[in-house]
Amino acid sequence: MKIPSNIITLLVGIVITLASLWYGQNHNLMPVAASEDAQQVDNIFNFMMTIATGLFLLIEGVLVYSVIKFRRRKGDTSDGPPIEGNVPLEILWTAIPTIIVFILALYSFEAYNNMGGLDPVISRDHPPQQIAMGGHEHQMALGIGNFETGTTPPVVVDVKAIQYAWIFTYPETGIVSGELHVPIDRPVQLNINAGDVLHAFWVPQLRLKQDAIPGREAVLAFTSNREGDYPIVCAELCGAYHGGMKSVLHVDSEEAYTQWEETNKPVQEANMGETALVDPKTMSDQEYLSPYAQEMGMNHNMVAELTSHHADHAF
Ligand SMILES: [Cu+2]
Repeated sequence: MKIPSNIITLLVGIVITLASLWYGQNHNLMPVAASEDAQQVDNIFNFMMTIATGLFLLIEGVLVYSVIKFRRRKGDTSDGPPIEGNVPLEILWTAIPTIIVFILALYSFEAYNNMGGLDPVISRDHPPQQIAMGGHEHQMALGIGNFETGTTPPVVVDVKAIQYAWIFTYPETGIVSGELHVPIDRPVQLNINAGDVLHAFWVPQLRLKQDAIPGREAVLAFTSNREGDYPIVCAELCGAYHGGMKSVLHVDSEEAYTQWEETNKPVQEANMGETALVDPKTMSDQEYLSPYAQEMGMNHNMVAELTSHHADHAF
């Protein structure tokens, strides 16, 4: 029995499609996913992987088939038939990649937009569904409705990339750290900047990557949903020690994060109040000593007396 060639083509097509669909979803090439947006990135990757697997099997299959089927026969010294040009075929294999590229472009733009890539701050602070809930529109417009509608304000971190380190500054608490700590399930906003040359902030497990550009702030917003320590890697060749430009992202539980905040807050804020923010060199002895004096149970007059004595002896 001879099976018609179009039936064979159909069967081969079905097998390739099924194999591509299976491998596209089961390749296990990605690291663990530790952010809310990771699934969207993975969906695009899997989609591309499915198409790529299909094209690979199709093209390599045709190649291998042709190499065997049309190989040189014994005693045959002639050239093959002079085949040249096939307009419908060329239109087909130009059209297919064009369509694939367009679909990928639309799909990835949609995902990028979903993740707030076009406007990370506003879309995080004011998700459209919350504005649409009604009642608070006017307050939302004035930017004062956040807490009433239950939107969690993001944890803001200024990220500075320099040769060859990452510096994380928390404007709210004044913490400066070489490693990034964030609480789980809370939106985080990174304001990324570079102090010298181009760098790139990359956390594979959160599917985050953003160039750090001197003189320009890039905003990256994310919510991590899996506790753990994840590597932060510089992904832009930035100099001789680029390979050593690493740090760690700690996704902490709410309690662990608060604990870390408490132990890492700048000391002066906890102990001495605002006076410590003043340069001691510009303060009088009395101003400088008064916080300590209070701790020791001395009053203002005693300090004044002491410091004036000191001044008398000095002259
Ligand atoms: Cu770098």
